[in-house]
Amino acid sequence: GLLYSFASFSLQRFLVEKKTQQHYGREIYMEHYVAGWKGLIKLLNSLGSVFGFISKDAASKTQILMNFLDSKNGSEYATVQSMVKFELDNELVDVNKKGIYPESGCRTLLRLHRALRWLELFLDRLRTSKEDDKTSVMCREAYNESLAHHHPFMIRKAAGLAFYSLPGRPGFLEVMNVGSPEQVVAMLGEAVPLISEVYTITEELYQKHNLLDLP
Ligand code: 1Q0
Repeated sequence: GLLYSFASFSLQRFLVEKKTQQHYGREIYMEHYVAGWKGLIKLLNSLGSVFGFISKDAASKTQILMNFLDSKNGSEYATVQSMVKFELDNELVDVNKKGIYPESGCRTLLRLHRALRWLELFLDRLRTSKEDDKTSVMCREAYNESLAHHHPFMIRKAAGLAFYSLPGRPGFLEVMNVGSPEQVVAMLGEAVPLISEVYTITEELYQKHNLLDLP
């Protein structure tokens, strides 16, 4: 399924050799990260035009990252790790306030990264939900625990209203186009931990470089 490939392909184990010990690190491939978002945006669009303001923003951020990948510095953007190193080494990030680089790769990816936490929380609720649980409630709770902390009042309001338009649990599981509800639950059981891993790796990388509050 879409989510599964998003999570598994964007993670690739690689070996870091150190003088005395070897340990495993993980790189997040930008191409797959972006492809994963494109898939999610498609799904969001299929849920109706109420979500247009959300999918437009996600699409424009995805496009910014694709443009970097296609640029002459494209190879520097191959992984999230290499992007961070390249942009910081070359001072291509507005660190304290917006300036000459309002659309750096680092700040753009940070917005999607925060949204990925929402996705993780929402999908985990969906995975463990019962037949008559409401997707709008799962969505709102996940949002309030994550993205909402980064959004001003008006956006929180608009998002809250849009959530009412989500299809109920059966309809939503169907839109996901994975198979029976049991199959969706099984898929989520594999995908959620992978999404969580992508999230944690990015979070730790951003934390290490003090990038979690980029304007
Ligand atoms: C299923 C319902 C989807 C609900 C998504 C919850 C997120 C609500 C976010 C609303 C805010 C969007 C408006 C723009 C906000 C920007 O100001 C903000 C900050 O950017 P900036 O440049 O102003 O600093 N942008 C963001 O925070 C990025 C938000 C991206 C949200 C992307 C959500 C994509 C969701 C896909 C849902 C797919 C359904 C999941 C099922 C998957 C099954 C395979």
